[in-house]
Amino acid sequence: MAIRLRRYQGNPILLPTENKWENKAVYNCGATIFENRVLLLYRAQGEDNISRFGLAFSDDGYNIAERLTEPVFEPDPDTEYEKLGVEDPRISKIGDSYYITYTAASEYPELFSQKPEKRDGARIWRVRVSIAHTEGFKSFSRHGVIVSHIDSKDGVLFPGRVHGDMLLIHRIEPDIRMAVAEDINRFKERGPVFGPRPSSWDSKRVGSGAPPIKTPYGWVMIYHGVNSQDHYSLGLALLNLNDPLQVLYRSPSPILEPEEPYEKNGLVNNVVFTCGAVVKNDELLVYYGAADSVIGVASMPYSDLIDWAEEHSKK
Ligand code: BMA
Repeated sequence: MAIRLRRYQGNPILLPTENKWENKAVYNCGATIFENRVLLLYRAQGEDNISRFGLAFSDDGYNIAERLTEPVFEPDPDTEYEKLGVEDPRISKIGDSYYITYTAASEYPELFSQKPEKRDGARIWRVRVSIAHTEGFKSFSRHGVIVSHIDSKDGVLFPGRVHGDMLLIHRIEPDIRMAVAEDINRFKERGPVFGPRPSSWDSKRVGSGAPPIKTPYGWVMIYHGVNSQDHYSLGLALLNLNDPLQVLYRSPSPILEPEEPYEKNGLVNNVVFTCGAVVKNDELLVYYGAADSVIGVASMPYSDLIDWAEEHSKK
């Protein structure tokens, strides 16, 4: 039987509130275990359409126990790269620090366009992978843009170093790529990891989801794929443990696709998009933005993921 995520019946678990900065949409959240709770760092949009990050906590992984009323991370007014917002945070623990990779959104200066086909009215969107880090989610140190020369998004760091290096997965359309760095200011491109597959659920473009999960059989990556109808679904890729540029297997069908009304209808229709997953009580909990409007959670027994990795590492 194909491996699938099961939606929580109480979805969506996080909705917009009346607070100005998050009264339009909450979606695409990073997730980690912090002080024995599930911490969700989520993307919020309010009436000004600027994306900021809010913070919420769950004790059981499903019900929200605490939620802050103010954003914890906002666009830095001192950089032109964040003028339109900070988007899609992913959290990776390396040493004692939590690294947050996110998309800095802005528009290209007038009369200059890297991609003329991306004109959206007068706006020409510019996206850059950026990094900040924190120890306690109260204050954040910013490193700024790390892939500076080209539009790139969906940045996520591997948890911990691999052969002494920090490994970054990011997406230059339409492929998932890897960059490595000994120190955070000097990422070097290693090249493409994988791209879209014709006639598949991920035929148009692919991008990272949650930070890769280390198993004895390889790194399991939950990633998103976009099909010819612009539907966003989630699937799995298995990467070689010692050389994660080597793809061992990719799921032929999605593990989650837009089916429920809250996934099919919203600010952007037919989207399930993850930035974070945790393992808690032997369950894999995947947090996802639905239709760019609300947040849901879906799960599978962690042992299913391990069995899947073991089976496909042998091929
Ligand atoms: C991607 C990202 C996500 C978003 C998705 C669907 O390109 O911008 O933030 O959830 O599109 O609109």
